[in-house]
Amino acid sequence: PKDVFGVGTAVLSGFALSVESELLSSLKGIAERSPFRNMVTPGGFRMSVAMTNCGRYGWVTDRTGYRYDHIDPETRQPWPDMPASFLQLAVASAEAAGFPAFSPDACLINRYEPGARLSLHQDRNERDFSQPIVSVSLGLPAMFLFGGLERVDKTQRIRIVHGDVLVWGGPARLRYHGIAPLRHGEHDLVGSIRYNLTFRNAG
Ligand code: MD3
Ligand code: FE
Repeated sequence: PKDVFGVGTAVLSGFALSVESELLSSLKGIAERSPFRNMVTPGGFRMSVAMTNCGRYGWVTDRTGYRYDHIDPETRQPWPDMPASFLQLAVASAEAAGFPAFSPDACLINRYEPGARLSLHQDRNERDFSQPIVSVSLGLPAMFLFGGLERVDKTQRIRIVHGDVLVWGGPARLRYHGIAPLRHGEHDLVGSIRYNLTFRNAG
């Protein structure tokens, strides 16, 4: 894999393509049980990205802060199980990128409609920063912003497309990152949407 962003990062182009239909049908089942919702940040802003989760832990935000929770606050039920197709892809991706011991227990599913964005942030709600993060993109392409360890550091940008898998670990784990506002478009299989599956070890 090419580490176009430097040490600890890998872009696996098209790595998810062979399982795209399994991923999308599993995703549909998850969203039927724990629907997508636009959560509120501690600062009181409603996020433009809609989210749900599967796996033992789910990432949530509300006025009290960010956290991982075993329970979906909307349904008051545990999050749907992580489908085998999700788990297999995440573990194989991490291994291909040089992280043979990845055991994800959380999968955040982000849904972007045109205009939705994720401003520059760090992922620091997890306990074990030695475990990588695996991200799978489906649907419309996105411009990924990748900064440094400080918010003010210069950002690089790359376009990620349907089927791409990105792996972040080691010294890249705490780098700032975000997604530029999604451009309008139509994807043959997914429509006018981008999904991102983000696998983490949270517990
Ligand atoms: C780089 N999601 O949910 S995934 C997020 O496409 C998030 O929905 C974006 O950032 C999305 O927190 C990007 C790629 C990603 C995730 C975590 C990282 C890149 C990362 C942690 C460190 C460095
Ligand atoms: Fe993030």
